Amino acid sequence: MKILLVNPPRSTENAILKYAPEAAKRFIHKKLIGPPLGLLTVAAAVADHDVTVFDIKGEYDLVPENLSLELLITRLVREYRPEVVGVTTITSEFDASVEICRIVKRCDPRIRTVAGGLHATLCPRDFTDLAVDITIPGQSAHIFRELIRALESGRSPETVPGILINTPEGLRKTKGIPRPVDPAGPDYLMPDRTHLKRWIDTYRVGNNPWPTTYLFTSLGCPYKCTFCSIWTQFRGKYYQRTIDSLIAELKTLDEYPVVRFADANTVVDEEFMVELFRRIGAEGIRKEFVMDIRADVVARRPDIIKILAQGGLKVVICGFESFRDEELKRYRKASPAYDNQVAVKVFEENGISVRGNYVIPTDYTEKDFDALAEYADRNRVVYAGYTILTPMPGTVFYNQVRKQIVDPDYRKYNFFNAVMKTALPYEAFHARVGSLWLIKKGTDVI
Ligand code: B12
Ligand code: SF4
Repeated sequence: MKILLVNPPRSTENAILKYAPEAAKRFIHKKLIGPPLGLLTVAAAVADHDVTVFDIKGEYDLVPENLSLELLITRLVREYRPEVVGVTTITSEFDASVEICRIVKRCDPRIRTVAGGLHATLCPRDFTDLAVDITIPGQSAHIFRELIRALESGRSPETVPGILINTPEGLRKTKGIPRPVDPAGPDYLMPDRTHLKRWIDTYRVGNNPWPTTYLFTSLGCPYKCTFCSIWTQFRGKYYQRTIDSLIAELKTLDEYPVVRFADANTVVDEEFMVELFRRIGAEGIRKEFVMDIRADVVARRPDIIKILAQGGLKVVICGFESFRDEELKRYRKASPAYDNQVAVKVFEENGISVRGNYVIPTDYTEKDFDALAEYADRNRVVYAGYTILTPMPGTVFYNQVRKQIVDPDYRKYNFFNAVMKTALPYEAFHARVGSLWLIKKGTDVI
């Protein structure tokens, strides 16, 4: 079958950037770059078909003056004549994904449109627009393969367990239970990065001259932070890949001198990571690695950080979240603020650049901002991020505060816009968050 998989464009909603002081604007994230691992995994699942992956984020970075979404998708559909179009969806890109399906249907209503990804997993019932024919929640590359098999052999999608079929009467879940899969173990599908050749030069972070790719060593997280979508996406389960499979994948990444681990929390099984980096060294794999590590792990096991640094770990993203223990407790972060300070020291001693990220609650007053600014100034890191505590649909935090949400526009659910009432006036709140981005060491941007 002819299958087109589309990575939607980024949401451009960014009130922090809009209201930040001019001097801070260059440090604030305008975009994150990276390959759509989910879509590449889906592409791998149906590799025996005629598959095209189109990365609209990469395309707009490559040719900024590119066509509108309408013209771009219309051109793609005319060129590839797909029978099935799949889109991947995170919350802030939900509207764009649905819009892609609408454009596809305007081009040719016979094309089947399928939505998957994080938002389809957390909020499958949002996909009621009739332009989306089928929604597949979960790590669903294998289910997508079943769907394609069914369509190819003329069977109804109704025969495929684990999917939602959209009808004018509403969404209908198919009968049966999908075959259980271990997406990091025996059922692991290596993302097919060959589809990304056109955009490889756009996957560069900051001033780094080389392209970066993502690779995950695990899925899910054993912690339960209230604001986080990742453990809810996996219903609290944690899946670890094998060292052999990771080494095999790393050996295919010659084009990518920089590898960013996509795990939200990379060092969970500490001995596993030590063994992985021992093997990376033994196999002569030389790369710059970027990963997310919790501060409490660093504070408890500085010896591990030393081993990882020797193996090529160069940048760590560390969710500081707050400088106040009571806020960290409320978020169920299970790590005190003091650990952040210890972690910064350990990283420095090992020549690792830290990107520390704070989340700012919308009820912060001038006094709170002053206190955070003073703390962040005393504990400067090379790259610092200051984003807004956002109730992502499907999280515990969302359920705690859903009545306080004043802005339901999903395009703003990307951590850069307040969607709950702010204690300060709206513009002043974002301007203060924006000015925090100046508090960092050095002038590099990632
Ligand atoms: C890689 C990644 C990216 C990449 C690629 C994403 C893309 N599509 O382009 C980049 C760097 C571009 C990116 C950007 C952003 N990201 Co991001 N990103 C991740 C990360 C680290 C890993 C996701 C991943 O690859 N998982 C592994 C793959 C295999 O899983 P998967 O994507 O879920 O795919 C599986 C299933 O969902 C399903 N599936 C997926 N797509 C489809 C499609 C079809 C048709 C089907 C059938 C199935 C299917 O099958 C796949 C395999 O079985 C996660 C954090 C995490 N650890 O999960 C955050 C995460 C997804 N990102 C997040 C966010 C918020 C963003 C940004 C908005 C951040 C920002 N403020 O700018 C931006 C958006 C764009 C921008 N502004 O630049 C949030 C999403 C929260 C939410 N509820 O929406 C996460 C969870 C991080 C977090 N801290 O909360 N991101
Ligand atoms: S914020 Fe980090 S540690 Fe907390 S649940 Fe999410 S991934 Fe795990």
